[in-house]
Amino acid sequence: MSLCLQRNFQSDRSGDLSYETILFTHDQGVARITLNRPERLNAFTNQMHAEVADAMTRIESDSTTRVLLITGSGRGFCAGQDLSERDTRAGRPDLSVSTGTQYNPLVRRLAALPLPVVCAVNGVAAGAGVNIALASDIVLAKRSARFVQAFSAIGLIPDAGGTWHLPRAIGQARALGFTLTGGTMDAAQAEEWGLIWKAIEDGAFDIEVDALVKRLSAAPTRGLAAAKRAIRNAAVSTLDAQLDLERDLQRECGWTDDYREGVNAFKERRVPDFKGK
Ligand code: LHQ
Repeated sequence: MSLCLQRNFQSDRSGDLSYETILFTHDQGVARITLNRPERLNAFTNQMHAEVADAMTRIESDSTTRVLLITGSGRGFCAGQDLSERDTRAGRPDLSVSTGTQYNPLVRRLAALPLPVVCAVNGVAAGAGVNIALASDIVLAKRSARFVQAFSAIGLIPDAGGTWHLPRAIGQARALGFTLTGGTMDAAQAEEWGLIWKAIEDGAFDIEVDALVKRLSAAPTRGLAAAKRAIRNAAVSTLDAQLDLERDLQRECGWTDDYREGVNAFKERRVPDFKGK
């Protein structure tokens, strides 16, 4: 797979980085991963996993990236695992290989990435597609998008972090009801229940997504990364430990150039020019 990836990977002078199952661009601090198998509603294949992992490595090693946007092409965001790639006729498949080596590392990398991760759910999200969205930091969805808890229909549990993120986002009663009934939620309800940050009218979606990532790409990146880390840590922390973490992170934030710039700009009544350092 890695040889195949190296052969297919190209980089042109405009900064567009091409793969076969995703589109990857990097422009003015914004890295954008677009899942790009629209005829299969951007369902994950082994190749897509490898390409997303490769793009993540590029993002993690590029200090100019200040925000990551994940979205899908065509009418869907992501239909989860591509079911045609898993042969259920012969024997018993070991699905822990896929969860352990593909979905879990991706979810861990999104949580640990010291940047805001925005997920723009441009259409239907199902199965692991829902949970990749939930693993992101800010989820925007088109009002016409829906979230389909597809696992119970095929005898599986929510994976890709779903059993962790879902009850924390919407509470245990709703998480269990949604999961065990294999429910479908529209974007408005997802916003109302706190599953996502915001549902946006379809016609305004691209403009609002672009405005958000532009804003985040000009923000004090290290401060945002520290806030992300603290808030994500709260779910597994005590108040005592969390207060200590806040103290330590705030110390580090106070040493950033962006903190100095933010305070100076406030005093000088001007717009701050944050560099992400
Ligand atoms: C698909 C898929 C798909 C292939 C639509 N695969 N082709 C992790 C570890 C290891 C293994 C197992 O799984 C996991 C995690 C998971 O994600 S499990 C859950 C897998 N996903 C699903 O079960 C969702 C299956 N898809 C659907 O329920 C529907 O397609 C949704 C609700 C997403 C969309 O419905 P519609 O808008 O009516 O579209 P459609 O069903 O007509 O789909 C369009 C095409 O996409 C169609 O192909 P066709 O050739 O007929 O046009 C589908 O077969 C294909 N497609 N999802 N996951």
